[in-house]
Amino acid sequence: MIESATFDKVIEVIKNSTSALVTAHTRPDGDACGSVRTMCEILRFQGKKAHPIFMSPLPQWYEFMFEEKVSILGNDITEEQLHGGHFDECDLVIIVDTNSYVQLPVFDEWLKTNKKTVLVIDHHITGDGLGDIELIDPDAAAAGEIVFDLINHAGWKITQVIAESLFIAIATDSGWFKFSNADSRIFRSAAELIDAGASPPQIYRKLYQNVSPARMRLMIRMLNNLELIDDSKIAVQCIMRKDFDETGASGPDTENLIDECQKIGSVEAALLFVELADGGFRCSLRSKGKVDVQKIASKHGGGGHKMASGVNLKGPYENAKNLIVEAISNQLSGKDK
Ligand SMILES: [Mn+2]
Repeated sequence: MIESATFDKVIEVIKNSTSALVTAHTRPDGDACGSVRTMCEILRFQGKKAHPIFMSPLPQWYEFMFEEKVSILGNDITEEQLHGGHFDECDLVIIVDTNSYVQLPVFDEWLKTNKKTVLVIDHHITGDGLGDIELIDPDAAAAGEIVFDLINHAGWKITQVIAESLFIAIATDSGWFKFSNADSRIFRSAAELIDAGASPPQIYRKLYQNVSPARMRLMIRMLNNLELIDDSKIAVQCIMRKDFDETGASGPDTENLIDECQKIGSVEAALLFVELADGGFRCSLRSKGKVDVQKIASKHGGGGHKMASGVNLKGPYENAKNLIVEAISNQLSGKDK
């Protein structure tokens, strides 16, 4: 529970600001996007400037949430550009859904060197204490829940955009109300947001029933190539250049495709090899917990974390595949602990 006085302080800080930079953790999810969008809406509604900025691109299905093209650090703006222009003019930095430097690559350096007021809104237990003022509630199912509490505390208007953005934040962070964090509080919030204009079927359609025929054809190809190895514990998939050419799909269409084969019960680790223009392969690795894929990726110059990593490998395909499959096999059999 966040104390009423803390909410009051945050409301005061927002009231006294004129221009804010609003951001969230790298590889933004629905909670990050929904909470950033909502904070921008709150600020703009009060006549203030709000600049959303992300550390890495939004998944395509969240792009509709922003009317403007949002700035991606490293893509649209460099670290040097952060130190000038409208980003540097802001007097408030709002960080949502994280409180950790490692989740804010490149941005963390800028954050450390300036003296702007920083407001953190987060629901994770661990954090680096980035904020001068922080709204932290580990019992909240999503950062969006805390933003919603703030709005209710302040008595701010819940616009259509806010209702939809916060619904996306809480729905996605709770796996559409089926994870263990889907408590009665989140259902109450959902009900209030629906009353304020959020439409679950419309949101669901925009998020999950909106892929292009090309992406679907690419997924069919990928699933057709599925190989199950080691008693179906390792799932191996590949997408070649010709698959892109013949389906009309492009690089971003591979987003999240690796998750499909993890629906197979026996699968402990999943691999997706995507052929690159130079004949090499981008290999994405996923684990359900028994395999440390980060260890394998980092050995070949890649990175990530224990459950999700990526690495670039040289071709030909059979060599790249055998290298990674053997490493996973060794972990599963206990040869490599
Ligand atoms: Mn979250």
